[in-house]
Amino acid sequence: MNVARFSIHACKRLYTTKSVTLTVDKFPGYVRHPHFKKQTQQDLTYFESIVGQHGYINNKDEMVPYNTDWMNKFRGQSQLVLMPRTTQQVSAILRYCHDQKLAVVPQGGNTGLVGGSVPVFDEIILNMKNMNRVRSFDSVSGILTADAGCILEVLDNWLAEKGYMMPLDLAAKGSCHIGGNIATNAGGLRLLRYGSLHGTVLGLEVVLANGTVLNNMSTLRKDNTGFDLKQLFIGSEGTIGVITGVSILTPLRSKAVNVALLGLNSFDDVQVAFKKSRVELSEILSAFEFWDIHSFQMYKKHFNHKDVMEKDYPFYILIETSGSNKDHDDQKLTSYLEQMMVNGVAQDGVVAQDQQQMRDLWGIRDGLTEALGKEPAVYKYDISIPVAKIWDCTEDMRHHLKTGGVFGEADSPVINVVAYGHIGDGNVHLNIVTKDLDTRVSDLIEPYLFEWVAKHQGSISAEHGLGVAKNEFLGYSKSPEMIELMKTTKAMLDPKGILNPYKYLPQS
Ligand code: FAD
Ligand code: 2HG
Ligand code: ZN
Repeated sequence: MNVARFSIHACKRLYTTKSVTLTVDKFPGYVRHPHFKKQTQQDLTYFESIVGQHGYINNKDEMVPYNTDWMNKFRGQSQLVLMPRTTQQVSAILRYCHDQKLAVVPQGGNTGLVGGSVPVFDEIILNMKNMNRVRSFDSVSGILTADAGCILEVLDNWLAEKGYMMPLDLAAKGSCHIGGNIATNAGGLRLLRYGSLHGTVLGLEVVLANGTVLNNMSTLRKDNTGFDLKQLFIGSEGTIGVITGVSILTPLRSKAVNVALLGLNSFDDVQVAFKKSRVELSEILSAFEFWDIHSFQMYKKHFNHKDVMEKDYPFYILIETSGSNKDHDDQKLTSYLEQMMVNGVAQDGVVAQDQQQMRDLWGIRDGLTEALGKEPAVYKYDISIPVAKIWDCTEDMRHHLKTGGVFGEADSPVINVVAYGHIGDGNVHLNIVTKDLDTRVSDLIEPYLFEWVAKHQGSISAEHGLGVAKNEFLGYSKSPEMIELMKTTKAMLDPKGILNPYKYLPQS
């Protein structure tokens, strides 16, 4: 059976009918850097000479989706989107912007969840969607080189025909770009099995702020010559260079895939099930995801869901195995599931019998973000903490918001606190759903949650990054010396600060 991981929720963009507050109005402390030039007609004429008349958008209405982020939470006021087709065009644009002191926001699929992909003021948007060619593929090693603007799902489908797959997978795959994935160091649903992009990315082509093209499109798995500069750009969120090309190691597509969903009574049981899955399923385990009942209720509220179990449980885990021998994998999974049921770790469970059922089970996990996006407002937190602390953190937040008087009553501003995420990576997505964006709530969450995370040696951003949402809190995860070195690095690579200003590093 040739199984891809399909998503029934292909990362739909949720357009809002109400206008999104400008980011500058949310962060009144932010002041447009006076040294940035305001774009002129002369600049537009130059850009048109580079990208052609179809390579840019400057119509106010057409620009709305480029100025507004996926969550409809952040909105900038750019007057120009440039859509280059080649690395040389990116280079010419940046050289000009550098000379003219024009600020730029690199943008991929605009699915980022921290406001990093949209401007704060009038920065020019450099959207990479027209750089969407596969450059080469080595069917012996599985090494793919491609333009940064290729959509993740398109690459995955392309590789499927060759028996390979992308090493990362996320619900946003129908829209996000591989360049955006690398710029955010996206984790996703398969990190447990295939590791992080710091391991799978073999080379990058990057255009620096002054237009210099840094060609490091290595297709080598081993190369110990000098500093590994590409690592600096992985997770740099468009602040030190624009990624234009990618060389990445892709794994073989598994011939046998199984997906199971289990209902459990406690988070302790979730941990037991995870520990046991590593022992029993070991090399075939390809995903271990969890969500709580509150997340599931949100999913059911917004999607037409047909229950697969007789009753609801406080916790759910989704387990995927991927291997090369169906009989062997089935046997291992059956034995594991039997143990879970007999020992009372799991209360109920289902195993997908065909691809449609796999899609349906994964559809719940993939649909959680989208379901929450249909609520009036959501505060999103994406933290790394020891697995054992994941539920303590969630419970603590529920309690904290209740004692703070904003949660628990019908007229409370908080609708619910929900948690889901990547158990195998120690990464929980804590989402606080509210009736509106409300400082009574956000002031209770921040910096309280970040203090909690720091106390447990965690990270305030496991995978979504910093953008404008978390940059001021970087000190909770990195020392002053490290932040200083980051600032020095930024100043060295982008001395005029034109790349994605106001974000990533603390501004205060
Ligand atoms: P954008 O949102 O366009 O940009 C993100 C950042 O990268 C911005 O700072 C931007 O300036 C920069 N950037 C983009 N392209 C380039 C480039 N070529 N060169 C330099 N900088 C660039 N994240 C996870 O880690 N795991 C998940 O499981 C996950 N699931 C998601 C599910 C949904 C439904 C959604 C909406 C988002 C999810 N995300 C997840 C968050 C998001 O980080 C990823 O969707 C993705 O990596 C962003 O890629 P993008 O192309 O949309 O980048
Ligand atoms: C996921 O794992 C994404 O689904 C999004 O990282 C998390 O919605 C979120 O908070
Ligand atoms: Zn995630």
